[in-house]
Amino acid sequence: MKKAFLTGVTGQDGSYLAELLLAKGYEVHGMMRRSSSFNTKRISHIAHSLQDPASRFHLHYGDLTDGSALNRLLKTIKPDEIYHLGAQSHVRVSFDVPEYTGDVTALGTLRLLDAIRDANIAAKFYQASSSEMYGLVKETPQNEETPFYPRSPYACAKVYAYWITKNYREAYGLFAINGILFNHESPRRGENFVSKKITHTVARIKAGLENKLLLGNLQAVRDWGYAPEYVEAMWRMMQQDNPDDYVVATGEAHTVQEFVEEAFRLVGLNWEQYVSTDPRYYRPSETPTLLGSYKKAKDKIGWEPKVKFKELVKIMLEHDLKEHGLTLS
Ligand code: NAP
Ligand code: G4F
Repeated sequence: MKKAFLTGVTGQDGSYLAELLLAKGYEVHGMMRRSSSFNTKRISHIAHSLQDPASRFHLHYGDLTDGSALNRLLKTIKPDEIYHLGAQSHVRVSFDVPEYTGDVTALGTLRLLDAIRDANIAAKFYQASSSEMYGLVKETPQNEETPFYPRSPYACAKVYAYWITKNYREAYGLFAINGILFNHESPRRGENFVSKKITHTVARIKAGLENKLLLGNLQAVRDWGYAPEYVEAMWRMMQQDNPDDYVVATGEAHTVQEFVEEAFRLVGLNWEQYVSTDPRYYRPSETPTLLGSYKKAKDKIGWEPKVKFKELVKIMLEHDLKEHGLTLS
């Protein structure tokens, strides 16, 4: 039985990937950090089996800032595949905690790669690289060859993590790869990312619990896909014989305002009556527009997106309305 080790198992992608790997028959080991309140909401439906001695799902405490814990975990678990999804992943927040973001998101990746070497295991390694690395984009659409121009401490940390992954592949022959994923969302998306903030608030407005939605830059353009499909792409990349880097995207771009319009349209409300902008949600430097080409992923690993923009908004909104006992008519 194959063993997988996941950082970021409590996050959006970690939770979907854990489900996928369990369904494929893997033994799954997830690393979670200690928190004063429960941070296992997204995996509670699979974590309930933890007491069962036959469970193939295991949780371990650890932190990307703690290299000795990472070393110990890899030496003990000896995984076949490592999916490194843990990060301080919020772009706006990275301007407030730049040093911490560098420590977790950049150096955390180095610590984990070094732990593979120390444990002397032949594990395959997946790095959760980001389209944010393209920042002030040099060409459109962006692909695996497009130069980076990061625009936030988060994106700078991800550029470091990208290159250290590639360096360990070249220097030490590790099967270490970068999935360069464009924005991907789902009902499990964190509530302070714009997609979830919009669908969550629109559902509350429809339920009569809220009467305004405060946002930042409505003209930002993103290539939004559906998270469960993106974790499938991660797994496919890791099943290849040779390590390589891949862009995962939908090839469709929409503004934040279009996301807002579609969500309000679905519940039959006029968005302009509810939405205002607030300087708190702008970034000191923005990534104005992102649009990815998934051609290489389609050609080499047979992956392509199925859920596109309108269906994504609908999936997220339907989920959030259900929380209030409402449905789309
Ligand atoms: P997420 O929901 O924010 O999850 C991040 C995960 O990292 C959580 O499990 C979090 O734990 C964990 N984490 C944070 N700090 C940590 C630390 N110091 N030590 C150990 N774990 C820590 O992010 P996501 O959307 O699932 O994204 C997964 C990965 O893909 C991230 O690396 C992200 O940067 C990258 N990425 C995401 C997208 C996207 O659109 N979603 C696109 C490209 C790349 P807690 O639950 O305790 O906070
Ligand atoms: O939803 P966002 O916060 O995502 P962002 O910054 O694109 O980052 C996400 O995707 C990256 C991949 O490209 C990941 F690497 C990263 O970890 C994360 O998952 O913001 C999307 C856009 C931005 O341009 C932002 O300025 O929406 C704009 N926006 C407008 N109003 C807002 C808001 N963003 C947030 N979070 N909150 C707002 O009120």
